[in-house]
Amino acid sequence: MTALDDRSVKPSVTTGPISGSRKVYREVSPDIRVPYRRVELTNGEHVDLYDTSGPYTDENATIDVHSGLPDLRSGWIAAREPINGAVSQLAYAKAGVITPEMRYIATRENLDAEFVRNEVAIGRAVIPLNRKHPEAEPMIIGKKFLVKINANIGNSAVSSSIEDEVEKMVWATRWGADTIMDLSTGKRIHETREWILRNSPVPVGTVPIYQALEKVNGDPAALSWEVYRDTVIEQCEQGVDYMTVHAGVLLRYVPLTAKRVTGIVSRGGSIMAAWCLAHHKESFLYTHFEELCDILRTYDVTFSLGDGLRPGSIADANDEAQFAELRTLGELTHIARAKDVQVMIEGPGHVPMHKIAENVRLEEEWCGEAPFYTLGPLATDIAPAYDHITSAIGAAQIGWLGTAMLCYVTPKEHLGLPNRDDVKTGVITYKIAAHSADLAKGHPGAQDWDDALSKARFEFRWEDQFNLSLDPDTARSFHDETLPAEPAKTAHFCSMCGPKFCSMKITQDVRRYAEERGLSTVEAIEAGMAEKSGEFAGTGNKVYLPVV
Ligand code: MP5
Repeated sequence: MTALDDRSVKPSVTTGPISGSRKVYREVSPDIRVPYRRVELTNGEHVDLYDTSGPYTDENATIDVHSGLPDLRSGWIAAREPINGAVSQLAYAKAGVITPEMRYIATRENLDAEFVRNEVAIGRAVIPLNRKHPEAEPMIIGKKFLVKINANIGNSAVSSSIEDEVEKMVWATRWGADTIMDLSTGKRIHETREWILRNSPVPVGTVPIYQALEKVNGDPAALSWEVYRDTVIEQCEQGVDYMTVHAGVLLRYVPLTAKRVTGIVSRGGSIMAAWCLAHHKESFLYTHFEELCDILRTYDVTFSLGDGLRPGSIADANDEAQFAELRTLGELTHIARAKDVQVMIEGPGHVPMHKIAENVRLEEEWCGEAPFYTLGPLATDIAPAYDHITSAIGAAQIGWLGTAMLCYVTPKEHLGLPNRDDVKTGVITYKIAAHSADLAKGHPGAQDWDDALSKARFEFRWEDQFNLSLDPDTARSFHDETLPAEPAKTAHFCSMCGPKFCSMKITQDVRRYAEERGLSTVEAIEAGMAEKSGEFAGTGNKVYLPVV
């Protein structure tokens, strides 16, 4: 019996298309069908958008959370031979093999498959897919690709249930989460993760030290390599796609945090620091790192080398502790890559805007351009309850500079466990940051979405404007708040400026004036000016005229 056979667990998940969209598939080959969110426009055109939501938004799919999602990849996995004993995407990429996963990704990203293979081969991109998570749809994380976002979910000892967490996963991917992390630290960690994995259309990440700590009743000093190793194997077997490993928190770095304003803010980092101090020994994650590589390679699990010493405040940004750890993460990156294990690097935290670029520069230099995966960063500390915004400001910038994946921050950050609404707010906010970075980086096709929306806006195709937006439901409801009637959905104004002051309507009037006279807009403006100048000359070139 698996966790999913437990009928006392009754998750209820959101299904059905996002309003105004429908799921379509582009068939690359009979067994590679890439999903899109298609928005049909009222002018007969359509726009296909990158779609992370899995079968849940497909009207024709049958969803049964007790059976889990369909197996997409087992056929591909079974059909390939190991390369020198390794089965990772990195091993295949280095050997010049283009896997079906790479083809799928190439279509999703509007790039060619050989380009995808090369980026994986040089370690500048990762494809986080455990062989035991065949339900996940292939995606890639790397600076040459669309900027991705992660949504953290998971329970704590004081809040939430399996049902809530499964729905948060479905809900987060519905709005655009490219991966999710199950950071559960409360009850039934193993079962919660099983429910999430079997039902997740996106890669799932975890922090195994959390479950290892639970196994030793919450006492960091009681942890050991053996307990940790067995936990990692358990999670690899379940299908976890990437794991945060805080192997850069070395014994000698812990004193560097003594004078910080906020000390060590990473949960995993503080657990490992406590272990190192209690035993006065080097971290077992560091001393057993090669063994860990051998385990992850068997499953093709990707390392997300954790920043256990990330700054937790503006005051602590870019300090010695943070960069000492980053250097060690670089050393570990090269060890893992040599063993054909994929690696990404986690980054801060809290960083003021003028200190962001240095983070990317040093990460790229020391970690061989391994994909950077940052938590925001928050550009200021002064706005609890708005930290989705303080962090999206930093996230947009760091994404533009080359960060490959942005870990969302919700409005509840620093205050409590996010609920379903917070998850949506966090995801939408981070899609804005990620897409803004895509535009600035000039990712092929990224601007098509903006252009389609802007055209709809200019032409007063209100329904198209709503449907093309990241969050159609909220856009429509805001418009309905003042102009709910049907005719308002084609009207040439909204309640912000009213009918006489709509700049877009006035621009259209100018263009119509020109068109009616067979002139270009410029000619019309020139003709209008000549007419006015003639009037001016006719009144004697006087600036002030007597009032009559
Ligand atoms: C964690 C996190 C948990 N919050 N975000 C990412 C991207 N990975 C991991 O981290 P920690 O360091 O144990 O607080």
